[in-house]
Amino acid sequence: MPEAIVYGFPRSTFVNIVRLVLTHKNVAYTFQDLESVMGKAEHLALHPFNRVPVFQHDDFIVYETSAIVGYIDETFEGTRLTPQDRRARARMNQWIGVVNSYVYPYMIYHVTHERLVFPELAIASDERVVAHALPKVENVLAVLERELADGRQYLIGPELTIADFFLLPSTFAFSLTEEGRVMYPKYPAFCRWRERMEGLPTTQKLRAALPPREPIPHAREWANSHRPKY
Ligand SMILES: N[C@@H](CCC(=O)N[C@@H](CS)C(=O)NCC(=O)O)C(=O)O
Repeated sequence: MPEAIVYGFPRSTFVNIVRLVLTHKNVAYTFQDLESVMGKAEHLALHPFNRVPVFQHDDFIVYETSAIVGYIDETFEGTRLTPQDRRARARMNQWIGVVNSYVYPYMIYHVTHERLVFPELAIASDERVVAHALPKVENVLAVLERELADGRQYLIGPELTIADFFLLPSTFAFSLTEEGRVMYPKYPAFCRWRERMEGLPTTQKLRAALPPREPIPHAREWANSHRPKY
C-alpha cells in the first residue's frame, strides 16, 4: 500500500479529525509537523489557502478535511464511517457543514484562541470576540442537546460516522476553557455523547500518540491576520 502522510501541526482541530479517522480505520500513516514552515513557500505549495491538514497518498495530494476523510473512508479497508443510506449520508454531511460553519468558528476560532492560544503566547484575550461568540456556542449546544435527547448513541443514530469525528476535536478544545467548563453541564445529552466519544479506543489511542499541548508559535500571526474585529 502506498504511504499515507498527514501534514499539519499537532494541536490543529481539523488535523485531528483526519488523524481520528485514520486511527479508527487502522491506517498506518506518517505525521509531518509543518509548524516551523506554516505560511511559508513549503507549506503554501501543499495548501494554497495557508491551512492544514493536507493529506498525501502516494502521488495524490488533497486538502480540505471533508474531502480528505471522504477519500480515506473510501480508499482504506476497515469500518466504513459513511452510511450507505442516502438520507443518513445527507444527515452526516449536514453535521459536517454545521461543524465547519457554526461550531469551529465560534468554539475554536473565537473562544479557544482568545482563551488558550493567545494567552499562551502572552497576547491578551479580546473580550469582545469572546462575548460575540458565546451566544453562538450556546445555540450550537442547545441544537445538539435537542438532537441527542432521544438517547441515540451517535450524532445521526446508532452508527458512528465521520460526523462524530468532525465534532469531537472542537468540543474537546472548548472543554479546556472556563466557558466550556461552565456551559457543558447544562447539556446532559451532549455530555453523554462526549463521554462516549472520548471513551472510544480510537480517541484514547490518538490522544496517547499526541505530544503534550505546547503553545502554537505561528498563531502569533493570527492576532494580526485573521482575528475577528467587533
Ligand atoms: N476548511 C479547512 C479549514 C482548515 C483550518 O482552518 N485549519 C486551521 C487549523 S485547525 C489552520 O490551518 N490554521 C492555520 C492558520 O490559520 O494559520 C478544512 O476543512 O480543512
